[in-house]
Amino acid sequence: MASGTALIYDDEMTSYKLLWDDPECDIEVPERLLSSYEQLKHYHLVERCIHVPVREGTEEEIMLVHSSEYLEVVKSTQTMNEEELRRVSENYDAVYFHPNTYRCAKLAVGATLQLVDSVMSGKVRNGMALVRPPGHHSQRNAANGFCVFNNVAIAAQYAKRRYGLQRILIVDWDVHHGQGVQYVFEEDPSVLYYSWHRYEHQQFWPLLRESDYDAVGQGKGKGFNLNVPWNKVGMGNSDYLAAFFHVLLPVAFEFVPELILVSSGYDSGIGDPEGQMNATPECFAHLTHFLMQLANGRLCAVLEGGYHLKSLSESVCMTVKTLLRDPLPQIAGEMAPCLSAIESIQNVRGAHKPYWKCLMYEVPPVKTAAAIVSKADAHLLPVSVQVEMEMNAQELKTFVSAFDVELVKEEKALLSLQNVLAVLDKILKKKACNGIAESSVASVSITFALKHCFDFGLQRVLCIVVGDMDLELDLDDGKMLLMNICQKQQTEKTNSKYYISLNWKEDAERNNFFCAVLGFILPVAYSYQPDLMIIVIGPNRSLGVNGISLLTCLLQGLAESRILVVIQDTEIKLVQSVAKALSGVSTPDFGAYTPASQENVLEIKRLRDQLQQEWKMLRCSVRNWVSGS
Ligand code: Q9C
Ligand code: ZN
Repeated sequence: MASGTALIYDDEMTSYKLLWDDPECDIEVPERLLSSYEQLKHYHLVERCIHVPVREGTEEEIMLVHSSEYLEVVKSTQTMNEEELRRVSENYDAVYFHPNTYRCAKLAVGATLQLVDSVMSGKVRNGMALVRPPGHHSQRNAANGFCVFNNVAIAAQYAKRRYGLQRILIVDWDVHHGQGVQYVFEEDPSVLYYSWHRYEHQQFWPLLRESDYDAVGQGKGKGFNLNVPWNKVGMGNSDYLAAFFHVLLPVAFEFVPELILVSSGYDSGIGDPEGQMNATPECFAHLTHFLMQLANGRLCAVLEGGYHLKSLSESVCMTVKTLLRDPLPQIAGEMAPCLSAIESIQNVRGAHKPYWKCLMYEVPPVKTAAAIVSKADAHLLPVSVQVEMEMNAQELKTFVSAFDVELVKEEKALLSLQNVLAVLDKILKKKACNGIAESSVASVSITFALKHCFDFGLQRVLCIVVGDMDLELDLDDGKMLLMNICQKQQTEKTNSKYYISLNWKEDAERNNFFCAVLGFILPVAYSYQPDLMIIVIGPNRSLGVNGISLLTCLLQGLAESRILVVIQDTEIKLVQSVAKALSGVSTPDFGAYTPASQENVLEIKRLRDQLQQEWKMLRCSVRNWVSGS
């Protein structure tokens, strides 16, 4: 493994400055570089680093990110007088030009690329480039926020080209959102961009909607843009560390970068007039240290902002000291993130759950959700079961108004629907794994529940109805498979392969349960591969409490255990037993085995023979299908 730390600096980059009065830009001064370098010398850090000379970035390199038209505009400022410079500057947001700006901007790009080359060639393990002007706000066709060429974005494109890198991580700890970097890599999954920034609900510069946590990237780049917006000032060491622990680091270790570029702005440090944050210089040592554990230690830190000269230079020293592998300093302050920080972190994690396994595979906070008619019975359920309050009235109205069905005008039906939808919604949004809902009009609720499932994008819903119930359902497209365990003979729907009626005699409970469930229901269910199961318990059921509970247990291997049990009519013993089965606290007691009646065994066999062509898991004897029955 390579060793050594590169330091890239040239005082020529202090040769431009603001020539007129502009309170927006007057903090971006040459002293930023001078004082940082002085402080590095003071701590004898310069002499411990490997000095790498700067060079100019070439036009070709600049055009890895910027348009030739924009390059020409910047080039043209070299020979302008003050009046002309002011006019060009006004075309951009928070930018000033000086006759030396172009030269320095080219040196800033070149310094950054020199650093990338030093690290990628193995000449050094890591390093820092102290540059002006900064880069992360600048865009294909625009200077922005003191930035002229996007040093870090150019470096990432360059590293991809020159070294064939497939995964680069850009960590932007500057207090401003590097929207320029975000724009360049929005659709690019090979560059993961992470930025935290003062946001204050879009009230802070650059005032962009796309700086919020829900900007996750676009197209193929979805999941590769991580924004942590700070909605309050005063964020400190523990908030920054929390964002690293709970957002950046888990994702970064899953991403496995080959190179890390740090948009190393220190306006996120204590005392900075722009950031108004509280992180001490030691914090940057710790942030640097964590990043050094990735990408084989290949880390390039490139200066962006930082306007409090003392805070800036101390933080730069902390970064370089850490790159040189000195022991880490203690980090000050009570280690507890503030509420607003936690909120932001939770939001980013939520937004990125679909894209990262480290965020996805978290157990849902609730395993079983329940909505029951009598809240007084809640204490009878296992403690791990979360009792749902109804969907709020407004939500429900909005939902129901999407249908024009007479039935929902009845109060009773509406309440039932409320229970079912509240739990179903939790399951669909993966806030709960499974659930129970009591409903006085199960058949109506199920119609709506299924509609909700299909709107949500489910492909196959397995619906097992226990009892006699009239369901008005469209079965033709295979998006649902209905199995009805009933006493009444159903005749009309039998022409669809997606409707199966199991006629079950009164004493089904013990004798015939296993024969039907193992020999028929499970094989069909496994053949169908549902992505959600709904078990509906209606009137005239021929299955007892234990049978229903065991059926619930046995089906949990399908659809990632996503099961909704809808129970018509309050019967707390049944609710209790099913809740236990769903939450896994106990398995139902089934008593001694008694064999099924011959009549029922033959009925199941008949059904199996009839349907095994469609539902192949029913096959258990060679005779009936090999010969092409
Ligand atoms: N009243 C960097 O830190 N401030 N750029 C605008 C509006 C612009 C910051 C204030 C801050 C630019 C690299
Ligand atoms: Zn900044």
